Amino acid sequence: MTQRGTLSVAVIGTGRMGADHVRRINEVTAGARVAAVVDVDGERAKSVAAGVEGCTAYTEPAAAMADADVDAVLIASPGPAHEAALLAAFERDLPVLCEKPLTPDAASALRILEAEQKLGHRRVQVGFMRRYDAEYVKLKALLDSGQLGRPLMLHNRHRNAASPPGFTDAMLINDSVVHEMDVTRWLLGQEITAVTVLRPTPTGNAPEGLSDPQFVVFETGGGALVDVEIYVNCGFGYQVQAEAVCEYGTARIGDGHAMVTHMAGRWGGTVAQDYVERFAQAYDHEVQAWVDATRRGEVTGPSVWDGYAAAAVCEAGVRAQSEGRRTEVELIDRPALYA
Ligand code: NAD
Ligand code: ISE
Repeated sequence: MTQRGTLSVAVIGTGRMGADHVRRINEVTAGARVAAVVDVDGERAKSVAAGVEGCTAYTEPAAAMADADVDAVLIASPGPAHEAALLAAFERDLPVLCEKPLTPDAASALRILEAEQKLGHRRVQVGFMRRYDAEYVKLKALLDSGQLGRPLMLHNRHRNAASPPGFTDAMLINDSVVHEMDVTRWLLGQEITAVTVLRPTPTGNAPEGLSDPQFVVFETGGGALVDVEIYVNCGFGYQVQAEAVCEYGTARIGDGHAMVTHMAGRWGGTVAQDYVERFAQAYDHEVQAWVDATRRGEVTGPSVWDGYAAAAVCEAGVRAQSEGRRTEVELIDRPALYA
């Protein structure tokens, strides 16, 4: 494939993540520019577009995709809006980077899986950015090398300083634990077959109606056990840690010991405060990998199959959570396009 010229991207959704991706493409990513931004909040779209040379503001994703100046789409609207934007992009056969989750449930993810197969080629990279984080990449390489033997267990901690307004128990699974679902499948190369959710007495710091923290257990097709502590009102910062326990040793990431200071009889470091800070490098690499692959005429990274598989695990997770019992994951056979 010959290298295309500069990729002109339409960014759909200009909230927290969308605005950060606009900044990234504008200032960090090589080989791409932001040609259009879309937000149902027209004023918001206009104010983001105003900061980017040659960028047009829209309120309708389909209108931006019809712009002759647009040749790729980055979807950063809320999950329930992803299906319509993906289908509009498929109509024009445009390459897409779609923020996680692919869609909010397994049935809609399956519709996207079927629609992409009808196109006959992959068009979508799903925004599971942990696959581009330097520490996760190292852990994956070590596990793949076989030096530690077979992975037996994976312990995960996923902590946020505070949950955003309106965060629900189901969002704890669909918005937060979905990341551990993806890294588990990717690190171990196995599907998740069942989910159990346990709950301690909640923290008094969680908003009314949110049961926080929760303890989620995955079983995998290869017989590994994976646990996830999800705690979205821990108060002190943003922490994502993982420890693989294998036959010949263990490997742990996410301790964040970039710099340790000793002062006044104490030692310590700082804790990141949110995902934008903790995963800055991962988002940069994710978007650069998408732009590079798109300019080569290729699609790489997490696929619609990965988005669908995570949605199916989410569905089992939310059922396990609400019914208080171990729930098996229902997954279709993997289509040939994603072999
Ligand atoms: P947000 O609420 O801050 O922003 C969403 C924006 O989309 C808002 O400006 C809203 O007006 C706009 N919008 C709503 N419906 C729209 C539509 N149909 N078309 C166009 N714009 C629309 O949300 P956010 O936190 O930026 O999350 C956006 C996406 O990014 C979600 O899919 C979320 O799960 C994902 N996300 C990913 C990470 C990560 O670590 N990878 C972190 C946070 C959020
Ligand atoms: C958010 O949507 C994300 O994707 C973050 O990575 C995650 O840590 C957070 O819990 C979610 O709400």
